[in-house]
Amino acid sequence: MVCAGKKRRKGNFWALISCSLTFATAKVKLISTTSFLLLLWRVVSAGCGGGGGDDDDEILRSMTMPTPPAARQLEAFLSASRTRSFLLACLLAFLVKIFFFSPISPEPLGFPPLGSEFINFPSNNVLQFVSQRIVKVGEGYVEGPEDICVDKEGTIYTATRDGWVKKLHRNGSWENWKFIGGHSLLGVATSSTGHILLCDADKGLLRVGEDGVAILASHVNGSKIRFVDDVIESSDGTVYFSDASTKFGFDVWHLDLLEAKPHGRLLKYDPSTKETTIVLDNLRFANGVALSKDQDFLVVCETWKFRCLKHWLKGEMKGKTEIFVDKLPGGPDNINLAPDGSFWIAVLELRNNPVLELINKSKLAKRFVANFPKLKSNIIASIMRKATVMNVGIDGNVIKMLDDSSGEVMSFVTSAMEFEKQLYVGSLSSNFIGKLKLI
Ligand SMILES: [Ca+2]
Repeated sequence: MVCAGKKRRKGNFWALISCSLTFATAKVKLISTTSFLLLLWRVVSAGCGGGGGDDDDEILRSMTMPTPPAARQLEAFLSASRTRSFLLACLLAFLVKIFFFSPISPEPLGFPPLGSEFINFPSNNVLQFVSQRIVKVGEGYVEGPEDICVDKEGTIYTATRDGWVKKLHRNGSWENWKFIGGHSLLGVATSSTGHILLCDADKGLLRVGEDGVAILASHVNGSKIRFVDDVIESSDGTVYFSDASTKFGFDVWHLDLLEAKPHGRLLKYDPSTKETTIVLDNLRFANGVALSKDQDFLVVCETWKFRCLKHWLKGEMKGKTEIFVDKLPGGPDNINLAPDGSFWIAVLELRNNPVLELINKSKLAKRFVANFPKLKSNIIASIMRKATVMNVGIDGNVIKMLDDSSGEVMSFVTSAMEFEKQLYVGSLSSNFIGKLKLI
């Protein structure tokens, strides 16, 4: 009887495994985790003597004259068995969810060592009020201004989380200029046509003007562009823009960080043919895009690689790509050309984060985190605790770095744009634009 019970439990155990794999293979995502757990619990309980106690009574009755202590021991054993079975079911369900229902297929992402040149730039907190050089512009009026640009008249533009493209006029007044909708408006750039080029991560590359809003590019090679991030127009009208990830959209950008695979691309829109083509692919989160002053090369930031690439557009190196700057103190976001030909790069705080570095080394940890929204939000919060912008020369050498080491005034800074000796700093976590007097 005992052997038969063992065989039955063993058989049900493999049936349980088979059941789990069947669920996983079929991708039955409509079954909630809770109902799945209950299902497994019932299967295991039935197989191991649980499920209401009828089998327990039968086993007890089949025993010949059990002594009261032996019966108590058997009850204790069965109770412990049910507990173990339940825990086993939970573990299996958990593993199935982690490995087969995970939103990511990760690979380890080793952070490159910090470049020696950055060690010579200790924290200065210039972006804090203590410097008496930074002021908040448009506080409460601009929610999450990710990027900033300025036109020939000196009017400043930004796009905000409430779906507006907003203008800051020279007289200091703000204007809700054009309503686009959604919350995924990112990079902005001026166009020689008088329009503003706008990255709507979800909808695509847009052209915004007094004559309305037009979608310039939403597909490339027949597939949807999933995550339009930053844009720049060259003097011949060609528009270069980044597609941060072909797999994850703006709302789940952190999954691209956890997956750490090269889903990003640099794209090109030709206004004469209205065609969009791929310039570079296999980038680990293609982010900021900027042209050099002579427009002989462009720079595209590869956030998860802590580097920016230089792609040559003219000369002997035309069509070739090389590293512009790497081993950065964080992940580069947007990049903008400064009047003197150097570049301003906003840097996301990804280093000095032991938890993030530990997670990045383990596929299992990544899958685990990706399944728990609370853990994901903790990672995002950890990226928002500091602000860093850096000025890099045309040769890739660092000229200056400005920061807010504790996020007292600004954090999660995504762009820095210089205009008339002032640095305008945008952030996805601020409700203002930081304006810093450069000296
Ligand atoms: Ca960006």
